[in-house]
Amino acid sequence: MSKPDVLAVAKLHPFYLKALESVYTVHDRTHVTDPAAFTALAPRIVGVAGTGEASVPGSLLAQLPHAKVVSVFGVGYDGVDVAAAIAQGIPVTHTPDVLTDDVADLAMGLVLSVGRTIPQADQFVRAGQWPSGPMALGRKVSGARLGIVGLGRIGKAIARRASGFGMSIAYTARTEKTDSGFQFFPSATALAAQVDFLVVITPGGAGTKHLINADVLKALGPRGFLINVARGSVVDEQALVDALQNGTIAGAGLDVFANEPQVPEVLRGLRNVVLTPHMASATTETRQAMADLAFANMQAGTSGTPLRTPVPECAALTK
Ligand code: NAP
Ligand code: 8YV
Repeated sequence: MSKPDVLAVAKLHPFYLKALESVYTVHDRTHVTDPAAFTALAPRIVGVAGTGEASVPGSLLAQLPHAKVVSVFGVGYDGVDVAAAIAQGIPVTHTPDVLTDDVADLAMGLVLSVGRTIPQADQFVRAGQWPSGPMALGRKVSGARLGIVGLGRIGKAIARRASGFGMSIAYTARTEKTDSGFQFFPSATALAAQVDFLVVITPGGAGTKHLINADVLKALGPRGFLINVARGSVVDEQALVDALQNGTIAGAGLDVFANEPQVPEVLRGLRNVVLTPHMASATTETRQAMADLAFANMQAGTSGTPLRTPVPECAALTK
């Protein structure tokens, strides 16, 4: 008997792909590579597999009359047109919680990297510069003031780790979390003005586009550092480059970019940045857990059993 067909809308992680291939025939981005073949295939597609960065527009979903689920390998799903999916009765799922620790770990790694100039120090030693003089002094992290933009699952995990470093913690979010014990600021600008390290960990999409703009960076100031582990779209990248070049802020640690995997040459050439390739959840353990959960959601969706982790907007759709 032939296996049911699913469409992969992005290059899938091997763990997720392998699990899917045990049950389904996976069509890798056929809608992009072979539109004619896709026209014939589309009515057979029962599920859509994506990543946190993948694009699933309503125009694609409209061509899939028998799709029963969109299963995203990632917690962020800003590339999915959720309203169109709901209108078509297709629930969207994601992989929250299982990656929270890793993303919080990398956020703290970037805080330490930019504050203590760890990558620059590594280069300094490798280049044989140590004998000819000491490096410039770094910025003390323990006891510094941390601002978190987005106090959700990952934001709270960052706060727990930062507490261990004796940092004072403040945050902004759409709503105040009175039980958090942390100081709330109603805007990113107000928060930035009061902290040394500003960590961004909101969802992407229209609601947060360029939330971190020139005004926020000015408020962060010449001794302040920006860390972005959210989405590239949340930061106005040109304003950030300007701020880094002009000394408006001290430096930045960036895991995500506006046009991934392209990173502007000007950003790559700056000394006061630490850059990582969207790898905050990229450990063997976590990628396996994400694959297991994304696969379980795909199986549940295509077999009509309860979904493990629908996105909040689709919770009612799956009752
Ligand atoms: P979450 O639990 O839903 O938390 C999101 C937080 O962002 C919430 O506190 C929310 O505020 C806040 N927020 C939303 N819109 C906002 C706005 N306009 N202004 C200020 N705050 C806003 O999500 P999570 O699990 O922590 O994940 C957060 C995001 O991290 C994901 O959506 C994804 O984009 C990113 N991420 C990146 C990586 C990576 O590899 N770099 C990995 C995983 C996740 P309220 O609480 O008031 O609603
Ligand atoms: C992943 C992410 O790198 O969960 C997210 O939202 O951005 C990351 O965990 C991504 O989804 C896998 O491509």
